[in-house]
Amino acid sequence: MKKFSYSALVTALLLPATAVLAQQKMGDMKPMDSAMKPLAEAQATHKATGVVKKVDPKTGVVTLSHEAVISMNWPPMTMGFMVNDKMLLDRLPVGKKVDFEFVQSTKGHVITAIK
Ligand SMILES: [Cu+2]
Repeated sequence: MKKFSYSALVTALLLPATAVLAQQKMGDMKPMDSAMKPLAEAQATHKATGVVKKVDPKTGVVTLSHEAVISMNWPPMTMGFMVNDKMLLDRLPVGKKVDFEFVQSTKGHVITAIK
């Protein structure tokens, strides 16, 4: 009797946990497969350093006076960048020199990270 109730308890405890784990795995895999492949293929990340000249919180466009970007074959220039997340604008006060990363997309040049 003791043995039976022990294994019944173990089964009762383990089964739901296994089912949840299996479900989580399936749920994680699908979006990762479809979301990460095009990102890695289409977007090369470029690194640059520049000084913030202007920020437009409405459009999310930041004007930066950046140094040469060799990976883009760019000389130093002043130009507008977008941000992929408007939260990044908080870290781009006018006058600040920042190291940032951006990608070239169909929308334009989009800042993805600020160091
Ligand atoms: Cu430029």
